[in-house]
Amino acid sequence: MDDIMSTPPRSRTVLRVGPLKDSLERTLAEDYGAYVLPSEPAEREAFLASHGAEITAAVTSGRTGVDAALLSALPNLGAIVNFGVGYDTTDVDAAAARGVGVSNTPDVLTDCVADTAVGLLIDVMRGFSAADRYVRAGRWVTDGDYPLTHRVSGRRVGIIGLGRIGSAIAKRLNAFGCVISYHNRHRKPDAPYEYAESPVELARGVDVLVIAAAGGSGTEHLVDADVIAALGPSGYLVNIARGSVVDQAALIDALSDGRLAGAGLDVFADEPHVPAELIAMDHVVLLPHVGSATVETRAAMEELTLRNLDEFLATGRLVTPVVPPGSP
Ligand code: 8YV
Repeated sequence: MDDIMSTPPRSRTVLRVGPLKDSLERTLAEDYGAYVLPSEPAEREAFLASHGAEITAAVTSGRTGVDAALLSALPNLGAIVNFGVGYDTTDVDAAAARGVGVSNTPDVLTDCVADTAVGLLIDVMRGFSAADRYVRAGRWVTDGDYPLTHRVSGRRVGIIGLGRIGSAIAKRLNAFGCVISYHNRHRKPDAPYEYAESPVELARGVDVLVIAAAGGSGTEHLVDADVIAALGPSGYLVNIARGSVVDQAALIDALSDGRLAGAGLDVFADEPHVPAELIAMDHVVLLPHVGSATVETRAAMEELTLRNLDEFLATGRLVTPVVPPGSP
């Protein structure tokens, strides 16, 4: 560690990996002279062969990430600076093994993502988006009143993943008089909510299941056909985390057969592709991964991304590390 703190990175070469917010892309190009990793395979290979060894910091997002193959083509990489709180597309274990630091943008997006979860929950249970379509199609005039929907206040809500975002969702729904329970990798001794040992146990006891767990191999299909069956035909699913946490095929089957009442989804298995079956359903609300997508929050994420980059380039440390640099 001492070594890293006293020795600034050998050079200051930054690589952008994947698309980022326009203003961030511009800043990286203009103020940091950052390279852009080509997406075309042959071009990428040629680029890495000639410039891979110059790169000390990579800036990416949860959409793209730095996998093990890219990592091995960047022998002098010291940090992966991730725009976004989720970093499941980056091989964090391979980075840690090499002493490559990884940072993300926690806290600054918590409120907007939690707002999105509550918005989706209300929308899918009250049918607002579907009712909006009903009005626009002129059906209020031709078909009469919109069918009754379901009450949100006071319902039992289970949260998978009681981290920063899960806790912010719980706090909001508490104000709606909802009864909150949760499942988490580890029980949270200070949390004032009932703990369920498994996702199935959680789903069995609630009206709505909200997914706020981190993505990645550890949570892949944590919500599977059994969990969906435990939620049951009057249950609702809300996912603002990662599409990989849910078995999407099992979800579509249950929604098609009336074995689940509805779903509010901001994330999907293969973004930006949303299965035609979901698009055709009126009892699902579909958002194009906009949980953190407000002007204010994205500006805060950009600022924190650049603070991490600056800190790394100046001191070899990161402001909000997931993996501190130099600690295999
Ligand atoms: C962003 C997100 O859309 O922070 C995350 O993990 O999913 C979102 O805030 C994403 O990181 C931008 O690519």
